[in-house]
Amino acid sequence: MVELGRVERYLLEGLRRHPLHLTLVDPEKTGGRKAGELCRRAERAGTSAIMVGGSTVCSTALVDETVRAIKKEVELPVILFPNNLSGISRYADAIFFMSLLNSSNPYFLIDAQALGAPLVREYGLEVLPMGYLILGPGGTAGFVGQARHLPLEKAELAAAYALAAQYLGMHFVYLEAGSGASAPVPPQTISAVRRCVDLPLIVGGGIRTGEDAGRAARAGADLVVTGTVVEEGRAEEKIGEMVEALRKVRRGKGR
Ligand code: 1GP
Repeated sequence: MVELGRVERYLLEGLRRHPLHLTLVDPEKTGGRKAGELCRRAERAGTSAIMVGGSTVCSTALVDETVRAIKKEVELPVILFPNNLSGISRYADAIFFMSLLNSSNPYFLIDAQALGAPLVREYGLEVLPMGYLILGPGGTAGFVGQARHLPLEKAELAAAYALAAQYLGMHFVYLEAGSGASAPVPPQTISAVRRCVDLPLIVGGGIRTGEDAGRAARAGADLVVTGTVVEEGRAEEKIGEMVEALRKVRRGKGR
């Protein structure tokens, strides 16, 4: 038996109370020192962990610098959200070890993971196995990851993929609309997935307000990710608003 690591236990513990907010930092947009400052504000506003990654990240040196800057400023766990091998930093606490379930390219399903696995082990990163599903056009992530178009409203398809991720032994499922998406994953799709899977459900892409975050959580999202809105400034105010909305959401029976 593999024991759950520290970061996973921390997230599950937090989820017993209410859905959580995660702040995504893209090293190519707010890397280095700027990331440290931004995360300090995010921590003050009540975010629960920091994710570091971006669809086009190609410099591990930049990821390293960003993670180190964040670790200097905050106590929160830093979780890698890698686009490729370049997204693996030895300085993080954990890594979403993820497979892009609807990619048409086996590289993003299993090959990148196989190439990166020895490094993840060498660095001693905590592994958080995650099934990643890009819905709708998916923005840059959809293009780079060669995701087959899965319409946002095709709830039963999303639910089937998410259930497959659970049966394959993943610990998390992520429904992604793409960074900066004009519309987030619809609540009907989130709730269809929620009815099928017991795993912690991560939802992100296009969530900009407390209202958006609350709506996603009421539909069944456990972890709500925001990047763009935090990068645009007013991080504390925006995250505060979302955290407040999430704290009001009652957990369903048995969750
Ligand atoms: C992208 O889901 C995340 O991977 C965050 O999206 O930048 O739209 O908040 P936003």
